[in-house]
Amino acid sequence: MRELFELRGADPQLLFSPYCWRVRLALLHKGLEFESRPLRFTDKQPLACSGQQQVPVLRDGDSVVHDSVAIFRYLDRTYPDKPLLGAGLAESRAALLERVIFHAVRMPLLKVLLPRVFAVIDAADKDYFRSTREKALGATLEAFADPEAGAVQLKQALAPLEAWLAEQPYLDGEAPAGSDYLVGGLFFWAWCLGTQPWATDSAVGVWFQRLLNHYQTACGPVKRAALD
Ligand SMILES: N[C@@H](CCC(=O)N[C@@H](CS)C(=O)NCC(=O)O)C(=O)O
Repeated sequence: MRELFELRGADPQLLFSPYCWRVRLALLHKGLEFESRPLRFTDKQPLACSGQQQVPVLRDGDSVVHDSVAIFRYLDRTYPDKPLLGAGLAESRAALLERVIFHAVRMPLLKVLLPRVFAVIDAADKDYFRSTREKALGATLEAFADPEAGAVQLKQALAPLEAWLAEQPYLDGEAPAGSDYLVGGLFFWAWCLGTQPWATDSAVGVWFQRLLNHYQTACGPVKRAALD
């Protein structure tokens, strides 16, 4: 039995965590089926088996793995067909890409998405989310959120990807693989929250639509918040 513990909104079908999306895309890549276990932020008990408190957590038989990049590595070692990251230097380069993307793209997106996350989470999560995020950000949610500035910063951060994707359909070449899922998870985050703060006719916008079509063709429609 394979289970993916992932994040849900007030609507149990609204799955919006960027890191959980990475793992969904990776499991599709490997052709591995799983049972989804959607959790609220404050549903911590089911995560106890992983020894920490964040999703995604993958339970695969006797193995329990947390952290999206660690799950990619686990999947490549356990199911070597169709590599996500590859081995050796390829693996460390993917980890580098993840770090760069995390810092360059996540923060601008957070400025855009924070009010949307707060709007879709369950009432039981609101106080927890506000207090943990305000502590981490050093500002109130309202003071940190700035969708217009976030969209401008995002465009700048995406410039290298825009040039790269003008030359090939996916970040990893002719077909999607680990890099596409590491970056794409952040785009699914925005899309599920009902927005696309990038130019849909840009190379990046076309790439994301390709990745979304790839996922939806295999797995069916992705639940999206209707916030606008
Ligand atoms: N580095 C981790 C980050 C995971 C993470 O930040 N997960 C968030 C959801 S998007 C979480 O579970 N937060 C729980 C909490 O804030 O209590 C990964 O790549 O999986």
